[in-house]
Formats: sequence, C-alpha cells, structure tokens
Amino acid sequence: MIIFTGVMLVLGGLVLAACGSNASSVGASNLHPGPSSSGRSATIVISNFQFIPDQVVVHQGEEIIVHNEDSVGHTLTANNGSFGTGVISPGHTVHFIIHDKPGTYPFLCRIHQFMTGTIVVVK
Ligand SMILES: [Cu+2]
Repeated sequence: MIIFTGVMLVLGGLVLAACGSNASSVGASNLHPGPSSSGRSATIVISNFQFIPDQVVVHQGEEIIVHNEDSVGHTLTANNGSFGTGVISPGHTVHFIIHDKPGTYPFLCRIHQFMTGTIVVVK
C-alpha cells in the first residue's frame, strides 16, 4: 500500500508537470473549487446535509475528493449506480475517479435522498 501510494504520488507529479504549461488555457479549471483547483481534481464538501458545490465539472478520469464535514455518514452515489463512494464516515475524506464517458451524471446521498447534485464529465 505504501509502494502504491508512492507510485500514485509520482504519477500525480508527472500529471501536474504535464499540465503546468497549458493550465491557464483550460477554461474550466476555475470551476473546480477548493485547495486542489490547480490540479486534475475536484473537491466536494458535504456540510449540513448539502453537497457543496452541488454541481461540479470534471474531466474524464479526474479525481474527485469528497469530504464529509457532518456528524453523520453520507454517500455520494450516481443515480444510475455507475459510481459511488460508499458510506463516508463523519469527518472522513474519500477519493474516487470517474471513468464514465462525458455527460451529465446526477447523484444523491443514498442515506438522505433529498441530498442531490450533478457531476458533469467533459473530455
Ligand atoms: Cu446523507
């Protein structure tokens, strides 16, 4: 697991380096909130039974980071079941990657189905 993480960090560094030169030309990059906005990742925070933001635009294969700030567990699950985090415990963060083809993917929390949002996947 440690080796795997190290490889991921190396790969992440390469991706960052590869993207560095054209980052300013990627218009969608400013749609990604949070501390990871400069890399190929998007962050969604769950707070007060809401996904913040409730709409994110990501590139295919981009990492999505979900942090649960609430005191109860939540999930972020595609309505069509194609992706999902499983239950995120209070205070925990999960990372996942969307491999779905470009399109619009509504999602919800399976536990609290009034919690909804949308992930838009672009090339
Ligand atoms: Cu929930």
